[in-house]
Amino acid sequence: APSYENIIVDVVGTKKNVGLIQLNRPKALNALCKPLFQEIGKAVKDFENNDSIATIIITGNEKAFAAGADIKEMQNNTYSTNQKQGFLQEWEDISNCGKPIIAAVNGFALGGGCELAMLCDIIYAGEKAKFGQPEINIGTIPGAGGTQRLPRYVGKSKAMEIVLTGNFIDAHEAEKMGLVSRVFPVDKLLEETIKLAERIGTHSPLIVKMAKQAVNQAYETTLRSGLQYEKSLFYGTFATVSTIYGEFHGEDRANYSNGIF
Ligand code: CO8
Repeated sequence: APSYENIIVDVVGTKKNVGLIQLNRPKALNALCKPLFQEIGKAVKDFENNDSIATIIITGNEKAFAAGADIKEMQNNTYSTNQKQGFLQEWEDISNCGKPIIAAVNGFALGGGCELAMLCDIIYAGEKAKFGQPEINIGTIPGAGGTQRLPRYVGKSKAMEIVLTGNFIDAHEAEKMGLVSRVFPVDKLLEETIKLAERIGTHSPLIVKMAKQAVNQAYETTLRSGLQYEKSLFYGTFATVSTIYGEFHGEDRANYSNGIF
C-alpha cells in the first residue's frame, strides 16, 4: 500500500471491502493543505480502481473532521495564482468517484471541511460534531461547494444563515435540517459508519454505481430530464439479468458482487 504523509489509508470491514481514509494532520485540526488534498484524491482513485473495495469512508479524529482550508497556506494566494494553478482543482477527483463515499464526522467540519463532507454521498456524525462555513469571518466566501451544495441539503434560508453569519451548527441541528443522515455517540461513529458501508457493499457494485449516478443527477438537471435519465439507467439494469434474478431469488450476493460484469 502507498504510504502517505497527511492521511492514513486502511481496508476495514469483516469482508475487507471498505476503504478507509483518515485525515491525519491532528496538530492543524486536519486543515486541508494541498498535499493532503492530493493524497485524498489519489487514495479515492486507488480504491475506486480496486475491485475488492465496495465503499469508501472519509473520517478525521475526535476533535476535527477538518477545520477548513489551510489558512496559513492560503493566505499568500493571489487572484492570479489561483487562476494559474487552478486552486482546489483536486476536489474533482473525489466528486467523480463512482463508488459511494461516506463522511464520518466527529468534531469540527468547517469551511472546506464542511464542503468535503458535503461532496461525500452520505454524512454520519458523532454527537459532538460542529458544522459551519466561517469563511466570512476571514474575508472570503466558501469556495468548494458551500454556497451550492449546502442550499441543496438544507434549503435557502438555513444556508444563507450559515454562510452569512459564519455560526456553527451542532450535530443534532445538522441532522434536523437534513445535512446529516444520522447522529451517533462519538465512540460509536466509526463502527456504525463501517456497518453502513458493509451493508451497501452487499449489493451489486454495478447497480450501486448506477443508483448513485441517478440520485446525483437530481442535483444537475430539471425534473423531466432527471426522470428520463433515471428511466434509461433503470432500463439499463435489466441488461444485468443475472443481477436482478439473483436479488429476486435471494441468492448469495457474493456470487455476482465481484465487480466484474
Ligand atoms: N488552517 C490552518 N491551521 C488551522 C486551521 C486552518 N483552517 N484551523 C486550525 N488550525 C490550527 C491552528 O492554527 C492551531 O495551530 P497552532 O497550535 O500551530 O497555532 C491548531 O490548528 C489548533 O487550533 P486552535 O488552537 O485554534 O484550536 P481551538 O480548539 O482553540 O479552535 C477552531 C478550534 C474554532 C476550529 C479554530 O481553530 C478555528 O476557528 N479555525 C479556523 C476555522 C476556519 O475559519 N475555517 C475556514 C477556513 S476558510 C476555508 O475553508 C475556505 C474554503 C475554501 C475551499 C476549501 C479549500 C480546501
